Amino acid sequence: MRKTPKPKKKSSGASSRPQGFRGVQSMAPGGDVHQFAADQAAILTTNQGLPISDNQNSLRPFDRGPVLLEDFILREKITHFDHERIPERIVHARGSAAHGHFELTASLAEFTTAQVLTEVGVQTPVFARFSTVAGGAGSVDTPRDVRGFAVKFYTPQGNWDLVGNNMPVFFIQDAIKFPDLIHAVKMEPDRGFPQAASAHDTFWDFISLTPESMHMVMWAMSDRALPRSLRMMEGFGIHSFRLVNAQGHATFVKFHWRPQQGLQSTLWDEAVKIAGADSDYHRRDLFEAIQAGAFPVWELAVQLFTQEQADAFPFDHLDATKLIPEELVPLKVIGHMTLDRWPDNFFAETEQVAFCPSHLVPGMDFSEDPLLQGRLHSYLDTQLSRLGSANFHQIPVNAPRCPFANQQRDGHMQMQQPKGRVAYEPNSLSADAARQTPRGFRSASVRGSGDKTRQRPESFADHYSQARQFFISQTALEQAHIASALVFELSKVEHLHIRQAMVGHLRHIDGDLAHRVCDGLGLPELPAAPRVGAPVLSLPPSPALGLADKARPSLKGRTVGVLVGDGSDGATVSRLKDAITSEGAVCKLIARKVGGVRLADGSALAADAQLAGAPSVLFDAVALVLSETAASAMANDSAAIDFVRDAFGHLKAVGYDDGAEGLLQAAGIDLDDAAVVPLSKLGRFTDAAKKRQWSREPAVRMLA
Ligand code: HDE
Repeated sequence: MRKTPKPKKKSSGASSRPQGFRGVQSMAPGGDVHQFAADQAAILTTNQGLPISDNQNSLRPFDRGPVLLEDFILREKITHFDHERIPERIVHARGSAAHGHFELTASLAEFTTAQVLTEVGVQTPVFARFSTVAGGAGSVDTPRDVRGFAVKFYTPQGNWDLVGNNMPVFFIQDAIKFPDLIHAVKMEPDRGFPQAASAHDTFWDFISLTPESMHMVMWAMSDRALPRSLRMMEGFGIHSFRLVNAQGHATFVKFHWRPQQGLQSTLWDEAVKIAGADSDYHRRDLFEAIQAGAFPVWELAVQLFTQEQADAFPFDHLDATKLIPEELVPLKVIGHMTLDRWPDNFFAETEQVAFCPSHLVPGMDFSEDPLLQGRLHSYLDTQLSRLGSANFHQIPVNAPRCPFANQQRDGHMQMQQPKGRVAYEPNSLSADAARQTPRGFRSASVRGSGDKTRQRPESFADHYSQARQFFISQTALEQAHIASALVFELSKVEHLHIRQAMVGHLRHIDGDLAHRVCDGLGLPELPAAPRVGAPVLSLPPSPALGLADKARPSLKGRTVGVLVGDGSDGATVSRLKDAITSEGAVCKLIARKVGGVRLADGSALAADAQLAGAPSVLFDAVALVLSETAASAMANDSAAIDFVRDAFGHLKAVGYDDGAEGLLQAAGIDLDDAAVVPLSKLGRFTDAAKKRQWSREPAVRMLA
């Protein structure tokens, strides 16, 4: 591509000063905007490289006349603008991504020939995109939703896309139901709402008629659907895949990402308020962490198992509504991924990246999971409509970093210029034309026979056992959150029969859960349970399925909001700031005016944010350093009261100095709470700030 020429000293064109009156123009500090550009910037040109001398006014036959069709500069600019948008993703439209690398720490050479999984210590470049599922590209970051977790590995044997989610199972067993599921969860077609929300009739209607979704419903109603940060969620490849070794022997594999930051979620009330305070909460969080050098890291772990082991499982591993409990097949950590670079351009990279589960490398293969099989078609197909050309693999973010060559030719937006007369294979005319190789991809040999059918296998018939296992593996509070989420969602459903049908399903999962949701909905009696296709098994609890124990008490990569006012004690603010930053956290000073405050000693302290725009939902813990006068003034300000009350209600640590006590009292905060800490005990405050105060929850919230 041609580079824009650098401006020479004063020449013609863009560098010449505009002549005459040119309408209202913005001024650069210290002078005319055009002068600023001419001194420092590249020359502005059309897409043909023509230098532009006036980017402010269109061409007219006289100064108050109509605009001329001749104005090719205007037309080129507006035409390009008119075509700036491409279709957003049908699902997973809202996403954020980053570059990084994957480093293998344990070789799987015994199982696969894939270099990315056998060359220990080698760093493979990756591009990872996280997303919500239901909402459009402009929707908020924090709805209750499954999160996409897609990673493109640029390996020396071609690109491998591990396109997963932050939950290890899925709603449906067969790809043919995917359009129905998505149409049901998306905004209802007649009214165009709700956006990015499952709490409405069509979603729960479909779910209540699709018992195979019950296991995933448990996950989706758990706090896993409300991640605190994209950096603090797990990822799962979901389906079984195959690894194939040099002898052609295949082993089944499931992929797991585990965040080094630990798992953390928000509370539902908190997530709702975050949506209003910062709709880009997750995107900003990932961006800021990477800019600050707090690079998120995930371990990649695998579950490896043979066909014989699979045959003995009490479920079918080809059914994506089932997981393999870690107690049955332990996880083996094989490497880690670090994300350390934000994309240069959101559209070019995050928007145009095209993930396809069919992108794999030699030494890997698919399984016969019917959901996966459908995906193998869908992603390629959708890229064609989204990116508009079969050449989407040439877009830099999609292009393999290893050489690639074949006889595919032409098409929209062809960027390559192949040489020679040969565009077919085999040929005898070109010795260097690309040819197949024995080192290339080979499918695992899979034996099977039977009648052609649309029948679901018998082994897919059990829809409740693992849902029950998931529920009983949660702590009492996590269970209460699931029950409350179900009550919340079903209370938004207008049709009584849908609410009743859902509670009927819950009876097969857990009797107590069904009673609690029934009660929370105010149903007069427990609805009948539907007939089951297979007996519901009593599987043992699997502690790995819980969320609470996977939190990592730490302030690293977290943010603490410190409320200050006129008359605050500067020494306390400094000590607090040091303590917070030395734990690897960010300290943000919040004041009623962003310009800052005047400290007790008369010096000025700049704030990072204005109180009204920085509610405490945006922070992991809060502290108040206030003079008595400032605290009593703030006692009349709902933003200040909410700041404290929400932090307390969302189970966060609250630190305070003597002056701030009045604000705590006005907000009705229990000063005897173990995590409401005087700042004279700074160590105690930072310790409390490292985790959620779950023991406080029964005191602040009535759960189902
Ligand atoms: Fe997707 N999915 N999906 N999906 N999916 C898409 O592809 C589809 C499923 C997942 O950041 C689409 O490029 C079908 C499971 C992620 O760009 C589309 C079925 C899992 C992303 C598509 C599923 C996923 C997508 C839309 C049922 C977890 C975002 C745009 C058979 C293992 C990737 C696009 C990104 C995106 C189809 C089910 C994960 C339409 C047909 C299960 C992370 O092709």
